[in-house]
Amino acid sequence: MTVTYHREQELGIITVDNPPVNALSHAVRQGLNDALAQARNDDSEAVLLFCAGRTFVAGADITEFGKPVQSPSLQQVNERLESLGKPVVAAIHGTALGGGFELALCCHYRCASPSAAVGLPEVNLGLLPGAGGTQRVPRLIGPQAALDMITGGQKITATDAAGLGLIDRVLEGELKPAAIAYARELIAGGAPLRRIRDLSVPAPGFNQNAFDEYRKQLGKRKRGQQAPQKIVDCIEAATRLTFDEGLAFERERFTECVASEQSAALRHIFFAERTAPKIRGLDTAVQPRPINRVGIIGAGTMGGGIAMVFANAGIPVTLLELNDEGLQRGLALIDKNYGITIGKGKLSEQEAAARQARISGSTDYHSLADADLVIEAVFESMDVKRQVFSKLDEVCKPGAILATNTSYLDVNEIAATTTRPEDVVGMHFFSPANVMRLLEVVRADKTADDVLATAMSLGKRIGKVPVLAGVCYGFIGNRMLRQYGREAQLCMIEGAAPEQIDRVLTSFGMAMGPLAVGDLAGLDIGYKARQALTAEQKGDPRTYCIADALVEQDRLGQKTGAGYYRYDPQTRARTPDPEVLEIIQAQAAQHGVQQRELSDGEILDRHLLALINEGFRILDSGGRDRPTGQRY
Ligand code: T1G
Repeated sequence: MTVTYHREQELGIITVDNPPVNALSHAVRQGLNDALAQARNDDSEAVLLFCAGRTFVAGADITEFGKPVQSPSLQQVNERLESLGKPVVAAIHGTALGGGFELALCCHYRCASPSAAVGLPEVNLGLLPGAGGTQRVPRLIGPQAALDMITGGQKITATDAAGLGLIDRVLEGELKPAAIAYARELIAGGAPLRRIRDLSVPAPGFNQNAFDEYRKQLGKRKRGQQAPQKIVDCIEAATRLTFDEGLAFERERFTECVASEQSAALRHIFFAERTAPKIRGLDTAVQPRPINRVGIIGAGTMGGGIAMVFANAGIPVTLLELNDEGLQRGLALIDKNYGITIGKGKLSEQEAAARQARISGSTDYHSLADADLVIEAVFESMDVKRQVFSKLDEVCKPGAILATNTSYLDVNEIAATTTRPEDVVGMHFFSPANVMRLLEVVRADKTADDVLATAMSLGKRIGKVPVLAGVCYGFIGNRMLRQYGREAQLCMIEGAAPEQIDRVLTSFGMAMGPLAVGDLAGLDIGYKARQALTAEQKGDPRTYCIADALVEQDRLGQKTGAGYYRYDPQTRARTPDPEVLEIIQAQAAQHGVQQRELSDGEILDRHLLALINEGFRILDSGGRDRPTGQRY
């Protein structure tokens, strides 16, 4: 039974039990409907809504979207809940999200454990709250706070939610008895049937201009996204329509979102990110190795970022550098990064200090003797990696996992340096490691299954999206990006200006265009890497001659104030540079390319298809067997 109803003296108790997150499937909605009918007809004086398992309802069942809605809809359940003739109290633990929080908003009172959180994250799925959230929340907290909460889609702690008035009581101790006591307190006090729908939106001074200004700012922050703008429309509607008109307005906009390509793509990504860490064909009995202490070798940008990732997840880290000067530089960079996060208000000084305290520095390999996992993030040279791994083989305890953060090098070759290749795996983070969510777990020929299982489960534990890759040049991300960058070069030499290419891709939704990214990273990085390659390895000269020409004119990108663009020395604002067009034209002439005008559509198709085609080549090569990154 996904929903049960029983009496405890004068109280009716509804319990939802639909693991893993009590999603509002049809069975749950039907069960709630039936339980409410029972509560309506019995002599209970109040009703409590609990959830079993690890969390209160975490939302509508996303797997049901795109299919015909089966009655009762969540709106119907919410209407029966809110119109019940006796108080209903939601008792929240875990995360009450989306439709789960909308369900709680239709209860007359809400209480929660201190560790609970609430939120309306639909915007992350290209949706908006479709069961009254955009109409009820502004009635409780006003339009500005509602706009921030719903277009941001972030979780709000129970304490903060209570401060806003979204929750009535935060209850210490075990939730169930405390919630029962709270319900009895309400009964004793003759608490009224408080229905949010009866409130009006407190909107002092938040007028049409305020909404228009919010739309403008949102358009910059969430460029091209439809759902955020529709959320603004719904909250604005709440300030001028009746509640039922507002519900209808919200329903219409919600239906448009569900049908949109953006939402279909985001819902696919939601499940893809949860499928990727599951290794197809791996015996489910394989247990990950315990990871309680981690060593990181290399205190540079990557090593420092990776150290922060583990410290942030509560795992003690030993950060090893060759010498004290390098170590101190690395620790100072970590300190600076935490300072930036504190400055943005995303972390308290206290929490930052606790995390930094988990990172200890060392210049002695023997300090890694008790590490359960060591990740090297040293210079991208096979000779250097070989030296590091043979040293690790010497000092690390049996069973320690030895991981390489290499971006391109052959993990099999690195593993062969050790007497324990079964303990060697690739764990490729993306810069900045403490921010980027992708983690490529590279399975070498001899990597043991439990090492893989450990890397995948640890990836989730540290807040990454682990994707399994095979050993090949560039694994997955960089290999696809290489083809994407190649297409930018070809479009340029054929006649498209850098600013046209970047505009097309950013209008599509990329955070930055490929050429602006090149300027950010530094054009000299690719230039140096190409110097180590033969002409055959470099491939078609049209795909790198412009970049080489820029570097040879000391135009390395942002760091020299000029690359594909010119950069303001103070603001680093970029502007198109006619000199670059001359360089491009000269290279086109030199390589016999007849320039022409390229349409935006051609540019977009060529870049996206380059990514898609390389993705399929990776699948064909056995690097993965599912677009989600699963490997054979
Ligand atoms: N529907 C279906 N399955 C879900 C689900 C959902 N809403 N949420 C999680 N799962 C599955 C997930 O695929 C995984 O499955 C398992 O549960 C554990 O998830 C009407 C329209 C709650 C914070 O957006 O944010 O309500 O891989 O690995 O890390 O207005 O799940 O085990 O087979 O993420 O502990 C709004 C989405 C929906 C919340 C838990 N709600 N979920 O994180 O576990 S739209 C959301 C989460 C909506 C209303 C609108 C997280 C979590 P499997 P997990 P976790």
